[in-house]
Order: sequence, then structure tokens, then C-alpha cells
Amino acid sequence: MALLSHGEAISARLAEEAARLIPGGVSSPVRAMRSVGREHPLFVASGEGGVLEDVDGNRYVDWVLSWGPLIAGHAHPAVIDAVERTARDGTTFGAPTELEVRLAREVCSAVPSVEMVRFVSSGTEATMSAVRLARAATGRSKVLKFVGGYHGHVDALLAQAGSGLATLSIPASPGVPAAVTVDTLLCEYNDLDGARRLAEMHGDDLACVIVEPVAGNMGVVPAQPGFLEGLRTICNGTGALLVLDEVITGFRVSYGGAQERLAVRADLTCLGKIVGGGLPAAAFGGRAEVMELLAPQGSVYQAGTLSGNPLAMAAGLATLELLREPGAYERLEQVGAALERGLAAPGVTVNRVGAMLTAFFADGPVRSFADAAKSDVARYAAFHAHMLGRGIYLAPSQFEAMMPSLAHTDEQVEQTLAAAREFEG
Ligand code: KE4
Repeated sequence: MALLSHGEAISARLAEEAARLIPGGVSSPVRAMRSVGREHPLFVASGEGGVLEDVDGNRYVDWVLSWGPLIAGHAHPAVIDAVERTARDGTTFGAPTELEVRLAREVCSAVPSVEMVRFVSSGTEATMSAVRLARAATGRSKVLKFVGGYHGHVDALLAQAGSGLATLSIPASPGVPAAVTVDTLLCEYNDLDGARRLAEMHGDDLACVIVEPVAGNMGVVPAQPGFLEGLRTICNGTGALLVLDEVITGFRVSYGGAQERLAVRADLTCLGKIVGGGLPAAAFGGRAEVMELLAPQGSVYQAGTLSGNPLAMAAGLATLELLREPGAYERLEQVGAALERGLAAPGVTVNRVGAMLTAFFADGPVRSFADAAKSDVARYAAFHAHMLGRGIYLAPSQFEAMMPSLAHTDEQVEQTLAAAREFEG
């Protein structure tokens, strides 16, 4: 294990106490860094731009960036100023504010299929609400999702294949009743024929198809040509709604999200991460006649104490403003492409769409979860430790994405690629 220059004593001490107070010592499982064989995570003290500093004083080029929200980098002055300024007037009111209207206006003008939007506090809430809304709008129960697709820890979407993909799902986690996943259909990502077969079997009761238009939770797996268009056709033919989960891709792969970049029309879109600018906010939106079914206008219940939180709205607005600056997406493409070129190597397959990419320790191609699962995760773990020891902070799992930002410099890209070139694992 490459040693960190300042050691890990404080992280280790905090991890020991955290483990007694918080399950696994973390507030979200992947942060425990168990997938890369570490005994404890590194506790973070601060971030600035593309750099993260841990509590022992070790500094890293950060390619996780809190799993995607920080497309302008850590603690961007414009975002911090907006949050500080807003906080001085109060932090939450449980009442509507102008900031929500401004961010709603921006989201509706940016994302092609979104005519109305509702803010929530996490991506999980966004997808959970979108599925409920789709079921209400269609009067149907079945939901089709894809193996390797992650849409937050919604009971109905924590489903895994039963005896075979064509059968109904079984729960993927204890605590999820079988009765909840019995309406969840599963298909391999990019398997349009499989999706068509399931639509033929269950189309009359299919409420929605929920899909990441660029998968980011099995590592980055782009939709193959025709896949998303095929799902659009299935939804048109069955009357199911197409729900695009753009929690990662929204504002990342294009200002209008993957649906703008790939020209596919969603009926409902889920957003998160970037839309909150690093504070807890997410959203779901879509066609007005569907969104108007939501309480209090309609009867589909959905609510949240901190939904539309002013601080998160201010952070989101400031972040989207930075993304509207000329050259922003050209820069994101430039950083992503440089990493893609530099990380490709024998036995390493790099998948990328814009500013999201994954280096799979696999021969490739990687076009589904089954392909991704062939990756040499032990070699990825060794790579992760090697890079950490050289001041490069990568996702502690082979099945996540690197998240380039406007803050990453050419020097940080080169530092990353130089460290990768030294890896012989
Ligand atoms: P949250 O509830 O974590 O805000 O969002 C859930 C979610 C929904 N949809 C997609 C496509 C997502 O990627 C996510 C959450 N992403 C993970 C990392 N890939 C969050 C990291 C974590 O779980 O700690």
C-alpha cells in the first residue's frame, strides 16, 4: 500500500469512533471504501477546486467530487458567496421563495422535456416520486428497470433478477418486501429485444420504464445506438411513461442533460447532484399534464419539509450560471477526453460520455452490467491504492464514474495520468 505522506492517524482515530456511533462509520455505504479493500475511509477536512484535503493533511486531486454535484469544483467562490448571502436571510421557511421560482424557470428552460418541476432533497426522493407519479398517471403498476441501474434506495427499485431476467424480480435488500418488487421488471442494459419481450408480456400494466440515459452506477456504460430510441418507441406503443434518471447526467453531459445530447424525449426526468450545487436538492419534472397530478393541484401525494431549500436553490442557481459561461462544456469535454486517452491501456477499457468516465480493468467492450462485472476488481483496488499514494483520489469502487469539473487543471490531469502510467499492477 503506497503510504500517504502525512499518514492516516487522525482518519483512523475518527474511523474508530465513527464505527461505534454510525453503522460502518459512514453516512452512505460506498464511502466506507470497503470495495477497494481499505480498513477505513479517509476523513475529509476541506476541498478547494479540484483538490481534496483529508484530516491528516494529505492532499489529493479529487475525481469523485462528492459523486457528481461539484461540476464547478469544491467551494467555488460564486457558489459559496451565493449560499452565504442567502443564509444571512434565513436557512429555511417551509414556504415558497423566489429562489425556487428562479431555479424552476432555469430547469424548465434548460431540460427539453421538462415543462413543470418539483424540488426534493435527494435523488432517491426524485425517482421514488417519479415512479409514484407514473403509476398514478397510467393507473398501472409495473416498472421496468435495468440490471446495474441505480436510482437511489427506493424499495421498488432495490430489485434483482429472480430465477431469470424474464421472471419478476426479488428484493435486492433485506427489509424490502417481496410484495414491493413483484411489480418490478428487470432487463439487461442495452438489451432492446429483452425490453421488447417484457413489454409484450406486461405492456398493458407497464407504468414506466426508468433508465439512466448514460449508466453511471455500473461504471459508465453508454446507451448503444438505438437503445433509448427503442425504449421511447416501447413507451409510445404501450402507453408507459419514459422516466430518464438524469441525477448524474443532468447538466453534466450537456446543459440540457443526456436527453438533449442524445435527442431522446422523456415523459419524466429526475435530476439531482448538480442541480443542488453541492447542497441537498434534487428534482423531478416533465410534461405539465402529468406533473399537474401532484398535490395540491392533483391528488398524487408528495411532500418534503426542506424541499426547495433556499440555500440549495442558491447553490444550484450559482452552479448553473457557471455552466452557462462560454466554453464550459468544451472544457469539460477536453478534460474528459484527456483522461480517456491517457487511462486507456492493455486490459483497461475506458467508457466515457462528456464529463463522466470509467476505466474498467477489463478487456471490453463494456456494454452491460454483465460485461462490467467481468472487471478485475482486485486489480482496480490495487490501482486505487497506488493512485491514492500518489495524491489521486478515485472512486473507491470499480463501478462508479470519474467526474471531471471546470475546476480541474491541465496539471492535475497530467499528474493523474503520470501516476497511472507508473501502475504495474
Ligand atoms: P441520492 O439519493 O444519493 O441523492 O441519489 C440517488 C441516485 C439516483 N439516481 C442515480 C443515477 C444516482 O447515481 C444516484 C446516486 N448516486 C450514487 C453514486 N453513484 C450516490 C453515492 C452514494 O450512494 O453515496
